[in-house]
Amino acid sequence: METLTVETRPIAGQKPGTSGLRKKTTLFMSRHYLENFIQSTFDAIGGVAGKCLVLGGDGRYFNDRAAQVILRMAAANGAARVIIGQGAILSTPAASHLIRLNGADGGIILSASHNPGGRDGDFGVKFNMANGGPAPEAVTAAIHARTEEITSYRILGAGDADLMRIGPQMLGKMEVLVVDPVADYAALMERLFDFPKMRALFAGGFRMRFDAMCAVTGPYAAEILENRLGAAPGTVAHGAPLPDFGGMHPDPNPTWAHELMAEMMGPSAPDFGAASDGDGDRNMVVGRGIYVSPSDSLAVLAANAHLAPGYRAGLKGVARSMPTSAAADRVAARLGIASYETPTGWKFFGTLLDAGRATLCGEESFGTGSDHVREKDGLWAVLLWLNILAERKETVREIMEAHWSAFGRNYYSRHDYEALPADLGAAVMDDLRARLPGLPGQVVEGMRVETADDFSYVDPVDGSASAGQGLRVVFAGGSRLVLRLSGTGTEGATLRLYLERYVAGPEGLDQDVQEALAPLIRAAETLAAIRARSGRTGPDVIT
Ligand code: G16
Repeated sequence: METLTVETRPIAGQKPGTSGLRKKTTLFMSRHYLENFIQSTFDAIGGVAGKCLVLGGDGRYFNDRAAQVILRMAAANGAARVIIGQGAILSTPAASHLIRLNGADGGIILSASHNPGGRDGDFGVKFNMANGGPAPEAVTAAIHARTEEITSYRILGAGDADLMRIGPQMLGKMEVLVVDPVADYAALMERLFDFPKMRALFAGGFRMRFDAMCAVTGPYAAEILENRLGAAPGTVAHGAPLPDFGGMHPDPNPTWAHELMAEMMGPSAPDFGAASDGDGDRNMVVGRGIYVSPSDSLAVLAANAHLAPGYRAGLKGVARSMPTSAAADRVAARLGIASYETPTGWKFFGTLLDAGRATLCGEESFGTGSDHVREKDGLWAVLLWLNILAERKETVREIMEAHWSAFGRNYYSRHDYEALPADLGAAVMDDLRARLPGLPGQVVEGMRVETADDFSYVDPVDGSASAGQGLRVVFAGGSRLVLRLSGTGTEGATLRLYLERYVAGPEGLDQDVQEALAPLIRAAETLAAIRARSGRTGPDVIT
């Protein structure tokens, strides 16, 4: 088999965002686009000669073709071995686990996460490091720089590898090891959680609905929940991964997982509901008649993690992204452990996890995880909830209400304005940023501004600095609003407005969330005028 060196030219815009390079599928399929980015990635990490990589994706349209191209490029670049999920399928947390388990040098995950798939949808490529976590900013910047100067890429002149046949095969001089995408991940979950106790819960009639949204988690959830834990057949809905996710938008939030929400709020709701996203790293948790916000979920998991075998020794610390509510900080303070506030993006948790400073991490964007891998992990969060439910023998509502009366309640919501004209999104941010220095002391909608800044972060482990991570306006009493531009959208600009208000209790703990936040919603419009300037009547998505 011949190694071909193909001449190419830089393609503009290959700049990884919050989580890898995400673009329209058709752009990724265009001439040299994928190849340029993969060769740039290989070059930026010092080449892959002699290295071992993990490869897989969420099964969206172009996943299988892209995987074959990457295999041929890895072989041509001298990689020793690629471990790949059968059918080129791996959830993001399963890929992270495989990198760590096999001591691989890194991995490539094909996914645009919660973004819709299909030929007219989105595609994405993420590079993960040897610790199993997303490449840090220094590496993604180096990849981007390389895309701007690339002149050629290397690819093997070979046919397709047989990705359905489990076991080793050779592609040129490189070994391709096809593995069951679920087995190692499921074994890890069995080590972390009390499966006999959870089996007993289901045997006692506990009912659950898990919406896999036609994305990658289906096979994982069916194996673990139905086969190993004995949940009733059919517990996993939309369990077959489809290239276009069956037309669904695989984003587990109340807007896009509306089928699950309707069931959980209905008269014959099961005891517990959950959903996950395209690549299986996000989760949404719902009880009968009660939605659990991701920020609250992180706090409840932190307060109860010791009930699961894998966390019985206690937590070292808890980390959350800046826009995530401070509910988890209150738990950390009570437990006497450290809490950390990082910029948005799972990559910022990596150093804290590696250094043993944090055990649990979470984000308002439906991401929760722990030091068992270096990605957020949707099914893991659902299983930790199940383990807690099996131990406490209370309903989700009872657990939430007990949590709020113990810690107070951080009312929280995110309002998304999607696909705005890019210049409008930038102008809204620029104008508010310019006003920040003058805001402290001003009274907006009856609330006095205490501080206002553009969040910047210095990593306490490696000292790397990240500026411009979101505009914060904090009011007396701790209520706050945060505004930032999404780094994962592929169309125009998406503005995210995060709203938070703390109520200590015991009164006022059962208010409607949007009503509790109404003064902040008005203050945001007074300060940033998103509705007035965009002509929109309200946000596209409320979580
Ligand atoms: C990614 C990142 C998360 C981030 C989320 C939203 O999640 O891994 O850390 O919170 O995007 O980012 P943004 O607000 O910039 O759109 P995923 O599940 O899409 O990989």
